[in-house]
Amino acid sequence: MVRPAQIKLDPRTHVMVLTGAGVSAESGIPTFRGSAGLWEEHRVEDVASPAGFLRDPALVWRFYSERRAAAKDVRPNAGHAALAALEEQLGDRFLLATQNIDGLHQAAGSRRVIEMHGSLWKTRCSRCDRPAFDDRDSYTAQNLPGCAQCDARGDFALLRPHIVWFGEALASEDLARIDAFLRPGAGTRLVFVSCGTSGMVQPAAGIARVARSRGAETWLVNLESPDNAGDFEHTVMGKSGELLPQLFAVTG
Ligand code: BV8
Repeated sequence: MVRPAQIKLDPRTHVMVLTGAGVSAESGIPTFRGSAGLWEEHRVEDVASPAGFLRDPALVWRFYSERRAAAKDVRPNAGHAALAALEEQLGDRFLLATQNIDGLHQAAGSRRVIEMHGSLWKTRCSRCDRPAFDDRDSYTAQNLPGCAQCDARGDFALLRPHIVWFGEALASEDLARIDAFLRPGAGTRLVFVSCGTSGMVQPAAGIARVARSRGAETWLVNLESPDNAGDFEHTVMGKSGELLPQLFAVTG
């Protein structure tokens, strides 16, 4: 078997990895495009949106409750473990930005993780500014969760998943952290790897181009060719669980 290309990492190399639903596929979590971006005949963009929540909060809570139930016993795979091990070796020369909300990177030991699209395991008030809190519960139309803090003030407000929906802005501090990492000091070699994502959702899909414009070496690790394939100099096709464990060669 021909050994696929390897990314040589020397002490002046900084690595940023962007992941998408494909890295959780081998753990048993379905990807979005695999179902052509549909759930129960609904377009995900319609359910995962503020308008969708306003229109039918019970449907949206059913969508996320089902994903919580399906994901709660799922374990990280070798791809998640490989990225956690790489962080162990590189320390602050490593940053992981994930579009996934499943928490599997953290379960595998990753700590330098930016959850760009929020977390399936957190809930917040749709109105007041109480901080998001850990929540693994499922909700039905008969027991939609309300905010006790708003209730105490005589307002009623529904709780919502702490997730960035389509049409909602990503957290500015997350985007700033990603931008800062992609501005390494002189003499630094920057490597950007995109793994398990169809490159369809902005602004995540645009990071490869930003990295390249700043001189980064860009690598694509994916099962199929993504929408932004042209942004990458190097391409390794295949499953992340098989490729990531052998992709990096740390030298010195
Ligand atoms: C924003 C949380 C602006 C939800 C997600 C019209 C109206 C409104 C907005 C827009 C619009 N047109 C465009 C936009 C922008 C929009 C966008 O990009 N839309 C797309 C559909 C065109 N973006 C936004 O709305 C973003 N916000 O623009 O805000 C703004 C600014 C200021 C003020 C206000 C607003 C917000 C985007 C975030 C949306 N939330 N997630 C949830 O998860 O329920 S996105 C969601 O879909 C996921 O998080 C993920 O990011 C995305 C799915 O993408 P992937 O992860 O790539 O998964 P996918 O299934 O597509 O692909 C899997 C890949 O893996 C495949 O390539 C496959 O080949 C590969 N694979 C499979 N198995 C494996 C594998 N690879 C390796 N190994 C394997 N084993």
